Amino acid sequence: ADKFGVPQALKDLGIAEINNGTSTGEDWFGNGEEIASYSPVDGQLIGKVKTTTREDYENVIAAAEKGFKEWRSWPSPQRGEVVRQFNDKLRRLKEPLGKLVSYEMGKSYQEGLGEVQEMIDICDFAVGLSRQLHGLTMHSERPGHRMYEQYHPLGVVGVISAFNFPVAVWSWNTALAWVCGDACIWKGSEKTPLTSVACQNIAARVFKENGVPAGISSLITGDYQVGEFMTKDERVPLISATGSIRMGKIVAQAVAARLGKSLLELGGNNAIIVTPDANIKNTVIGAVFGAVGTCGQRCTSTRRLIVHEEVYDKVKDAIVNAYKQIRIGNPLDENNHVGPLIGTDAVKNYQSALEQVVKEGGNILVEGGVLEGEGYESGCYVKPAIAEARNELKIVQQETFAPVLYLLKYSGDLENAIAIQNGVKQGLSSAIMTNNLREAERFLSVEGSDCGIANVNIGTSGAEIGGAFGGEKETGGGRESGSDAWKVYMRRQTNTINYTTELPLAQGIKFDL
Ligand code: UN1
Repeated sequence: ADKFGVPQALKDLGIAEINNGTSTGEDWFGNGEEIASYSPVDGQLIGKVKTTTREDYENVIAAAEKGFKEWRSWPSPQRGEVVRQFNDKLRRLKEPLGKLVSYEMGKSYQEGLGEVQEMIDICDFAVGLSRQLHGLTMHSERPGHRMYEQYHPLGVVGVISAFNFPVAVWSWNTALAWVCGDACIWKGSEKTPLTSVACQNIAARVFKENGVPAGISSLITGDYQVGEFMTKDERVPLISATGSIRMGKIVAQAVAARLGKSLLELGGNNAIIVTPDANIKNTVIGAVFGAVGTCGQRCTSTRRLIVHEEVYDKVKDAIVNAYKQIRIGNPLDENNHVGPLIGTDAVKNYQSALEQVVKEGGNILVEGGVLEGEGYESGCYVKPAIAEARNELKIVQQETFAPVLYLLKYSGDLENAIAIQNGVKQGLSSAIMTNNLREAERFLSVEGSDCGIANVNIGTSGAEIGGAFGGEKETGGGRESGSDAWKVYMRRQTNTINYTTELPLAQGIKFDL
């Protein structure tokens, strides 16, 4: 860590002293038990963070509700100006923050920087959006009436994010919610508590400099029970949650029980279809990055490759060869492609997936395994693996959050590949590799991919922030980030105004007194 400048990064982020109690973070509430954050990179303790008690939570929500009452009345371009300044700080801290993401979470430094870039991009987007929170105007059916709709700030938004994108997902939600006039309470992953504190500190500083009321950005820390403080709380009208399908079902039910809104971003089982007309070189780059990037821990990671029998052997050989070039090791070292998994539980899941695929009749093409020896002391480094399998296998139907890629064969028409691609419960991301216009358009048509994201000639991961991000079926149906995803953070109101001296009723109803 020293060699790669991690201590300096912690200093730059203002969290170097987090262990001896001199830095508790700003607007960061915690009097509960401590949780320790160990780096999957080298197994070293990075810092300890106090969790949020019920009492702490009550203070957070009280501040958020109070702050919201003031913040909602700020003109949204002024809220946008605060987000612009927050973004300025992010630009300046991109390197240390990217480094901390890499060190605490384990993704490559390049991908850590990429994640901070997503934060920067969504903030730019949000600043522009702050002048474009448009509603529509309609023509009334009654004379002398005007009808329009407007979007008002919603209230307190609860954001629950996962370890794999410990900073970007927070900002996709908060940058939009802030310009929309909401107060945000964030429960980051307990596996990456320090990146959460670092982000919260940046926001808190900018907010203070601008006289933003307290409580517009708060951080709470802990396990699912801390999350439940929010999901069951009717003072939180919207919960945006990213995580497993299992977690999403629990959150959705808790929020629905009080008729709150939820925005769910859950698991994927993403596939790339490779047709006889595919460019093989690009297919290999897209598939390998998709499968091993972030060590297979993106919700958009490529899990299945559905290859036409005509090109199957060629694609198989090319991918197996490419896997030989992959360098696994310290993710801060830019020579390496793949870092560690997040922890030893994730390693166990990875191992049992590989055992299971063999048990179910799959055929291992690229051997997996846990790496040992110098540089691998944390026990979290694994070899990306490939297995030939069939879509029906139980293990192929599941999302294993690790670098395990399943190679599936199809024959005949594209329709067969699409049936395989859609033949899972998840519906996040999908892609087709083809230079055939007819195939590409069919894949995007109503009879094509059933996913929230469908790409042509690029892989399944690495979505840009400008589009709405999310998926169908068990992925949860939520949309975050670009396009009109902002609407979920606001409440919509339809207004009809009568500027005549009469009171005509709609639908032509006569009602004379
Ligand atoms: C996630 O894994 O939760 O599309 C989000 C991507 C990234 C976001 C992934 N922009 O891979």
